Amino acid sequence: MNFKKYVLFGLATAGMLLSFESCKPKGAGNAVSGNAAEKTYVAPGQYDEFYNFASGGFSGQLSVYGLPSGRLLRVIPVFSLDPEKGWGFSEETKPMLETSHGSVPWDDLHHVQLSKTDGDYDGRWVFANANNTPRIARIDLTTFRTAEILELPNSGGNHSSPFITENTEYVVAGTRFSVPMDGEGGDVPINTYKQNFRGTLSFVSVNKDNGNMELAFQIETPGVNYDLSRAGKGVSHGWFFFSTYNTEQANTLLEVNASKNDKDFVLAVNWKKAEEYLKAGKGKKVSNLKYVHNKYDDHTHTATSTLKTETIVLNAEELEGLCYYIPCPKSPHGVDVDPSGEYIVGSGKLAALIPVFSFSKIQKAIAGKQFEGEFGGIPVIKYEAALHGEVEKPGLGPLHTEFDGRGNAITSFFVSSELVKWNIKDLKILDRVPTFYSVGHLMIPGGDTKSPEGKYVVAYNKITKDRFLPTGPELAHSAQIYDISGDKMQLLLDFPTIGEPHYAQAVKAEKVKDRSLKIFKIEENKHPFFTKGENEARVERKGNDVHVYLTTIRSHFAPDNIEGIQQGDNVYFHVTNIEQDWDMPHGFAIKGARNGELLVLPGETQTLKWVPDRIGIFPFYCTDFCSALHQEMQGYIRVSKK
Ligand code: CUK
Ligand code: CUA
Repeated sequence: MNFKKYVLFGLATAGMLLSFESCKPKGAGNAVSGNAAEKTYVAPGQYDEFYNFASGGFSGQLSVYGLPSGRLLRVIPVFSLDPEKGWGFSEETKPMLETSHGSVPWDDLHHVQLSKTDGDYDGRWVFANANNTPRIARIDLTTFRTAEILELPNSGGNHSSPFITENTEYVVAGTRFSVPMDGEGGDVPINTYKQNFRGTLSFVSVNKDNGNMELAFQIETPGVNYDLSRAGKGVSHGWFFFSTYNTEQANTLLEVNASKNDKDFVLAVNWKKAEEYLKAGKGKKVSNLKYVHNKYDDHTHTATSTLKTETIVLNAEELEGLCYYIPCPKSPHGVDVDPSGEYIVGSGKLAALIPVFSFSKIQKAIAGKQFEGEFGGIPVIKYEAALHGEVEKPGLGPLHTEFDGRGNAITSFFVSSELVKWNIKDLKILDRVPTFYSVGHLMIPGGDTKSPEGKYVVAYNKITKDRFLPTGPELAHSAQIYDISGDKMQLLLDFPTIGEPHYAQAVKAEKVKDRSLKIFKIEENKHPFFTKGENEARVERKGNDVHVYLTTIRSHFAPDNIEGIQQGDNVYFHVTNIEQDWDMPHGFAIKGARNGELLVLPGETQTLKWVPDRIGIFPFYCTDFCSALHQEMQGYIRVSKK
């Protein structure tokens, strides 16, 4: 969505056509009370209380901050090239960026989800979506590296993704753009949207032991836009809820044409029922597809990319009891489920209220067939029959809701630029604080789990304007931490973020830090071009291919003078870092090498492919300052005429 337009639109509708200068609250800095510094100060050498995994938006990466300090701990490369880590440069990592379209070295990462056991974070994996070329990634929290990327067929904009069930049974993805089903029949006039375009929901199963993902099944629904989703939990375990806009089924000028209906939908999906239908053989096998599945192996230190061609599709229209629509006011963006699983909060971007649905009422309505009609063959439950109640006059442009674990919800308001706290049971508004400016997602550590840690809320803002020193026409995006432990929310700290943060999650440091790997054990290295020690370092020619078995240890390469290479050869530098010390990587760069550089971690082997384009002497060196003699860590390659 074009958020900037919404600001103008929102401010105009709110009758507050102010410039940002005059918008800047007088003495916003003073709004921070005396003990804010103390509450976010993490002394040098001390650890933060939480890991905060934040999406990097169109940087395609995931960043890791410490909370409450807001310190940047790491950027994890996921969908985009990252020279700092050699991600997408080494032969081993290149397959991770493969798609059915070929290598796509970029994406737009919006949502992160920590794996759960029994409704709480277990600290094993983080999942993230690629919004543009539909993919789901799994990041392993022992290595903080992307371990797996699965492309999704029959999808066109993987936005409502990747949301997970309470035991990580499934990672679920709803398509933002409905599209004709892949394979055959895709070449249709765009204005046949209603007849030919379909909305799919993908259910990806996750292996309990190793995290491996497989596309278990897809549900085919009428063409609409799926925006966000959440799994049921507790009482609603077995169900999934998707926010649905463009029920007008417009294919042009959605800004106007998809905002006409007074209500769109929340789609409730009974995925346990889907499993029954699958078992009963009601799924249709579709087998003319193209999508890839990429996996990284920590023993061979190599990724593989496999082309897949099949999926199983369940038709929501034909299979009774699988899907139900619940009317939801005005283009819902977020749909969020409270810690008990009973309350489902819809956030209509253009609505002046927040509807809260009740799971038990939804069940009663289904049993009693309290339907107001159907949409595309799927029953539409009566609004009042599903409704727990409405939060009245909460603010303008509600987007997302998280929960504090004390019976309250906090909702972000993009247009009125604020966080609003309200009580789930009686729907009364308790508190509101401004955000600077125009908050998108918000996050409470554990805020989507069964037991949130209601200590802080972080606002991830869309517009930064004057919050930091100016840096030319573009500024870093920003996040803000508020203390929510008391009755009133208190702003503590602003911090800039890498890329545009959409969703983020935070988990208690204990759940992750002790699992963190320090080195790859050299005796477990199964890389086909592994070099055990310097005495095995060598150069081997096979026709036009040359394999250089290199080792690194402080502070030299072996071999460091390489001859016998000819112009036009395919030269593979297999660099094994034989260090067995924590935090001791070595880099590898060659003058003129178009594949970039390597960063090789202790015990690991990585390969840089190089095709020398001219004769001469080419220096190479270590790029990561590794010792007092780092500057001595270098070598020469001689390239001769063929
Ligand atoms: S979206 Cu960014 S503010 Cu892509 Cu989750 Cu709501
Ligand atoms: Cu190795 Cu610097």
